[in-house]
Amino acid sequence: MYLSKLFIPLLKENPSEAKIKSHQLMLRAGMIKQSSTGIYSWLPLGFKIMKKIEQIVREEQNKIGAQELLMPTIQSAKIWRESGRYDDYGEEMLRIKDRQGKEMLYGPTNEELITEIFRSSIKSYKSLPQLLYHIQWKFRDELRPRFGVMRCKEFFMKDAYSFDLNDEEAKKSYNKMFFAYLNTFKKLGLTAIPMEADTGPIGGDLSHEFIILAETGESKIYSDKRILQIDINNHTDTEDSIKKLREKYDTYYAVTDEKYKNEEFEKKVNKENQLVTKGIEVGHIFYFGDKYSKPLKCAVDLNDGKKVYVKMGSYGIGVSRLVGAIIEAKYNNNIMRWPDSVAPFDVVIIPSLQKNDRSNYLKAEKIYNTLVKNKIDVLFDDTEEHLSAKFKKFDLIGIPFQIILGSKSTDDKFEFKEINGKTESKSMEEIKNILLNKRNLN
Ligand code: 5CA
Repeated sequence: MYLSKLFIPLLKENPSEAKIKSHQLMLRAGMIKQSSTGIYSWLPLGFKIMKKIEQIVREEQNKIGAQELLMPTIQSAKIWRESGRYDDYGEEMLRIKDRQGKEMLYGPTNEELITEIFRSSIKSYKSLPQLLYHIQWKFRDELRPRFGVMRCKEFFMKDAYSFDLNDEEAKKSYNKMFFAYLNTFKKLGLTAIPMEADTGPIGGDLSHEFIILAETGESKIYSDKRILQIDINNHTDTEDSIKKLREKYDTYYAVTDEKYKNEEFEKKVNKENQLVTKGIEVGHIFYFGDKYSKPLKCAVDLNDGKKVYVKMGSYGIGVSRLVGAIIEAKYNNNIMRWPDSVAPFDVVIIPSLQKNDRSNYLKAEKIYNTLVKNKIDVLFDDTEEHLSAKFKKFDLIGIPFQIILGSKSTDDKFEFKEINGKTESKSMEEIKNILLNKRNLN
């Protein structure tokens, strides 16, 4: 991609409405634009990063056997009346009438709709277990939307739903998802701590929030800091290994403030291991048994002719929130630092360009074509801005590698720099190999 063609409306100043770093940087880098309170358009750079995050979330869901489908954003009020949540959800739910006066709503979550889909198609215990998910926009008319994409009204969420025959099987699905979540956040370069949490309007009595540590987070957390040392790489996706991993996490105290009890914390965690800080909730998983299947009459036939309500759980990841959360967890001064897995481009070529001298442009173009041929996602800054202005811009956007064609580059050696790292002189071949190796590691 040539920078001159990229739609990227950069801002020079910090917008006054943005209180936290991720919000400021996302606006400055032209990633999002507010269209009304708590509702954003995703501009090409922000959208590209969000799509990469979405893809990692999807791959990890598929790995544990979850199947993707797509439910609509607009739902009928009827099924929400069946579950009893139409009234309970209160003002957070955006209610709409269609031209026939039928009551509809913009889905804040999908427990009812997926249960309705399931009950109309699955009749026998033989079809269980099932894990279904979709990645779709949600709407919650939040009382205080704030911090940009962190707490907004319209947001992009991956929500999965498990269907099992009994509690024991359902807990296996829960643990599978627990495992997939740890892997997902790791792939995104984040350390997420699963914390026992309140279940709120979703319900049930077993729930974990996945929290990444960040001072600007909205969740207060109390934990044994040794939980951060658990290495998920020592675990495979077998049932037994996943169970052991879950047990490891359960041995350490880790709760959000709704579950916090001072005496318990003091008793269970030595002073030197106590971690009291703030974090961002990037995922939340719930087990609620037959809370929805019972009122919605979602039952399957058993072997002996009896019927049983399916046992369900639901599992959310805030895909759009993750864009902001990654920035919060990783930024350095005013530089966004993307893990390679979600960086908007693999590398940027930054030549010093003058009107009356085409030599750097031609060199840069040659490098660009070689990298593109090797399927490296490269941005070419073909503008005539001064080098120092270009550096500022790319520091802000946070592309992991830079190839600089300035006074120090020769015909076959160029300045190559990892963001925040040292500049080294490298040949085209060396640069290509470094970038290809990086990609293979991801
Ligand atoms: N049905 C369940 C799980 S599928 C559910 O809705 N859970 S949730 O309410 O906890 O939301 C799941 C995730 O969506 C949260 O962990 C958070 O990362 C994200 N999220 C929730 N509300 C917002 C919001 N207002 N803005 C941005 N992201 C949000």
